[in-house]
Amino acid sequence: MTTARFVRPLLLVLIAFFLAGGAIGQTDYQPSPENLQARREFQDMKFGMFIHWGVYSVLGDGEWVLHNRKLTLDEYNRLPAFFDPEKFDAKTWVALVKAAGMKYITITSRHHDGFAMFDSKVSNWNIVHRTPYKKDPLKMLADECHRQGIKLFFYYSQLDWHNPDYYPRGATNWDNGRPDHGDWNAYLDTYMDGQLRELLTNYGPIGGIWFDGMWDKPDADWHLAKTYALIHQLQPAALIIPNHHQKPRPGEDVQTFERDLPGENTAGFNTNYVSVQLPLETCDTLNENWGFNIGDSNYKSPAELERRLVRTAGNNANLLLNIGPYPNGEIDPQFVTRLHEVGEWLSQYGNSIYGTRGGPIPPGDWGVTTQKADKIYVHVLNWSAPLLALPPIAEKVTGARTLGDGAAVEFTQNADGLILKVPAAKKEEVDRVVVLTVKGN
Ligand code: H79
Repeated sequence: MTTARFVRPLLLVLIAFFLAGGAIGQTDYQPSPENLQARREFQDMKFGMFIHWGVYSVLGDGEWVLHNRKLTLDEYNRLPAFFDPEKFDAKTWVALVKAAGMKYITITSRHHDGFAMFDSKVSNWNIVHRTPYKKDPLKMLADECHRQGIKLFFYYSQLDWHNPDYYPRGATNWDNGRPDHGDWNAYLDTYMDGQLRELLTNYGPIGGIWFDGMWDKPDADWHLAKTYALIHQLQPAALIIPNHHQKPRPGEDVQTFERDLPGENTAGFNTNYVSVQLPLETCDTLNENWGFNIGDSNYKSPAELERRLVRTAGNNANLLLNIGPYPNGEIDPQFVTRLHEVGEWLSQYGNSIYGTRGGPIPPGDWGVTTQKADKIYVHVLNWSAPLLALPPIAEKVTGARTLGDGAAVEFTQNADGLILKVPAAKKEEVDRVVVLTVKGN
């Protein structure tokens, strides 16, 4: 009896210590072997589909419509009743991903409107409870991805324009009818972590969580260590990909950039810091919007998309290319034809992209390099002269051939660098690739 009275509190203290340690442990986060393996596989995939789809799609005015039109919540709450994606077919979506040569999907499980596009028990502000559709498309998509060997990541907005507990509110605050009080800790620990637990429990193995919106309250305590520890505890291989536009923090697995190559801050809100340790990713839109926008016909051409992918790979990063499906679940045919073209191009040039890392020669206006095993792929994107002079590389080049027809390419290598006699560009050729075979010195 005496012993039990002594042991029980001690046990509780030990458990508390262990739990706290688990959370604090993310500050000196040691990724698990499964996580490190998942990072390598992530880098090998190179090309993914970003999907922005939610009740906002109904209005055809992008995913920020609630904020941009300064709607009240009473007004926005009418919207789920019109979301009934009777044409949604997970098989068709995943088939398009595959035809485009993409290897993974990152889809909005909830955007800044806080609306869960999945079956959530944490709040009834979700697709199953509020829409006539009443089904969970993320479950169907997850099952189809598992069947077809596509990795599925969930975008999750930490910023929430709907939940009153997202308080104090942040930079994007407007008066939408929420009370001027709320329980920030409950928002993070009960609501957000509760939903993340659902996403990491009910959908089989997932690729990871893609966070967005922390920039709304950059100085707040987001309980990141706790949330990150929860994710890694539930699925050690799941990658944490935060789009907070800052230097990566402990517990994060991938550094992602928005509408910019790593380190190039043309968007104005990205960081110039580029991790040398973490896998890199950059996301961009196929037209100009993330969520469906009916007035946006500014589609990038297949050639532009292919060049973008090549430049991204040459910068050692993945490209996550976005489409915003229609509210009925169909994908704009303009997206579909372009993605098919990119997929066809990749079936010829994919060897120089998939499984590669950024090559030994710094990217330049002329082009980029990628590398894999004993091959260096010289991607000549913008060069019209017959000779291309490149800086020196450590390895000895033993052969050079064009990718595709395998024709020999003349080259000279000496201490000053490497000169390639690049074949003339064929008509409409997007990327002239010279494959160098190298031998380490
Ligand atoms: O989901 C897509 C967009 O809805 C979301 N991220 C992509 C992937 C996104 N939201 N905002 N942005 C992208 C642009 C960022 C704008 C910002 Fe700012 C400028 C963030 C910080 C400075 C405006 C001013 C918002 C906060 C302060």
